[in-house]
Amino acid sequence: MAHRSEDRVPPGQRVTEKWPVLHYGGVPRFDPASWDFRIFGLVEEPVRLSYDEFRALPTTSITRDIHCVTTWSRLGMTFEGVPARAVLDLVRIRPEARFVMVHAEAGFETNLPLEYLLADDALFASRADGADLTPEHGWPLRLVIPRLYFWKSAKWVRGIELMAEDRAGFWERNGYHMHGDPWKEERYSQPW
Ligand SMILES: Nc1nc2c(c(=O)[nH]1)N[C@H]1C(S)=C(S)[C@@H](COP(=O)(O)O)O[C@H]1N2
Ligand SMILES: [Mo]
Repeated sequence: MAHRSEDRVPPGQRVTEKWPVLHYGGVPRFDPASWDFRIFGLVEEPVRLSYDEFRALPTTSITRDIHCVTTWSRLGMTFEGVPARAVLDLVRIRPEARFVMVHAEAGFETNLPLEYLLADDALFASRADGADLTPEHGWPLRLVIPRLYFWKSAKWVRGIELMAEDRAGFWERNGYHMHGDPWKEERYSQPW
């Protein structure tokens, strides 16, 4: 479907050509020998994958627009990585699980409804626009959830926790919205 680019830009957003780097704290060091990825919480059997085991999972690529709450949008980014669905297929999710806490290096976490991870545009990415992610953009692994503001797309991700109830992550505890849909301008949790 051909869209004019202004139809692709949510309210209050401006298109940027460069890819900004945004995060709290430093860029973590990556050690493949100690790196692991955990799926835990409301699952029948928790799973822990080594770096090699994670890299052996099937990969795909998606091309999507991304929207940062600080008002930049970047159109038509291509991400390559493991579909979140393929990661969740490694466990049996308990029926009461409805939300996910995404865990990353240095205690960063972000929450989202489970349905976003089950959707076919959710990816644990290791490449963007044809190149490996740089350390600043989340190497070796970042989540990409294109339909929510980009703070939900945790960099340096290390695991996911299935939960029955929603719980606030790092930016969500610091005033960002619990859900974060750019088309509804769900930027902040309280007006100020
Ligand atoms: N681990 C971690 N991931 C994070 C953040 C962070 O502070 N720590 N910030 C988020 C925010 S606010 C944004 S806008 C995007 C920015 O990703 P980029 O630097 O690749 O553009 O990363 C998200 N992922
Ligand atoms: Mo952000």
